[in-house]
Amino acid sequence: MSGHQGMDVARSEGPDLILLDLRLPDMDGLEICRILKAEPDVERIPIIFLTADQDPATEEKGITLGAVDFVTKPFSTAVLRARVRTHIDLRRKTEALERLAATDALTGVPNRRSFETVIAREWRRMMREKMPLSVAMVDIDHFKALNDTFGHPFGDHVLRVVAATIDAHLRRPSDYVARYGGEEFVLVLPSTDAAGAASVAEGARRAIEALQFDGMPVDKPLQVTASLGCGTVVPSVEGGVEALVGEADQNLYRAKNNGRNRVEPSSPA
Ligand code: GH3
Ligand code: MG
Repeated sequence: MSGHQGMDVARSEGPDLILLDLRLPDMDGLEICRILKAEPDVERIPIIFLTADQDPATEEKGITLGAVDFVTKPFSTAVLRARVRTHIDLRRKTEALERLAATDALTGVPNRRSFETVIAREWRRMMREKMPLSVAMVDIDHFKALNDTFGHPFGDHVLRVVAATIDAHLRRPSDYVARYGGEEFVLVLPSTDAAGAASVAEGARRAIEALQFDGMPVDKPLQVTASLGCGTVVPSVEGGVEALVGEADQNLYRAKNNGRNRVEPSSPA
């Protein structure tokens, strides 16, 4: 396989690991490594160099470029197999840890840290595409009273159900929900204008309002509601994520003041 063919396969197949010869008919292996490590879709695939070259400087260069290992020819198949297995295993564990670090332990939806990454990425993407980016802040109403009346474990249960309800309500693949803090969630809605965001938010509000919590020590059905505030902007270099989240926060505040269990849309700029 030539270097160019190999890179195409890496991009289209997304293999678990790449064995890369230092010398290929058309290209230098180090150059291929440098190119692949600069591409977000393939940079995480571990690369092991195979080489007849015993030069420590070459090895150093390869490792610096992001290769995980260097195997010198001639090599034993058993040793190569073992190293491949080790690096695939390491990669799986790293990915599992990364998933864990981005997930809120209580509700299972993405956490605040993940939100910061996603909103920064969508900001850049919408700036390139000159499309509106919307966010909606969701805050459960009178949650403190609910905790105080029915206990913290029940409060936790409500948080899990509300998170799953919002998540199930999202339709587009790029729509996203994260737990922003205590009883607050945030929606990220790329390529969505103010009217679209208000409609998604209204749907989420209704879905939360319609929830039924059974088996609780209450004499009447318990209703959980939430207030939502939206923010929308066509991202530019001047503006920032903080202002967008700030707008949603202010609108959430208005939703609380205007009676709760309601959506306050983003006002057109
Ligand atoms: P408002 O309608 O104005 O939003 O009133 P609220 O009571 O919902 O808001 P407030 O900010 O006064 O209280 C939020 C409560 O959420 C206080 C805190 O104890 C509770 N809380 C935060 N994180 C968790 C959690 O992980 N589990 C549980 N059970 N409660 C939490
Ligand atoms: Mg609240």
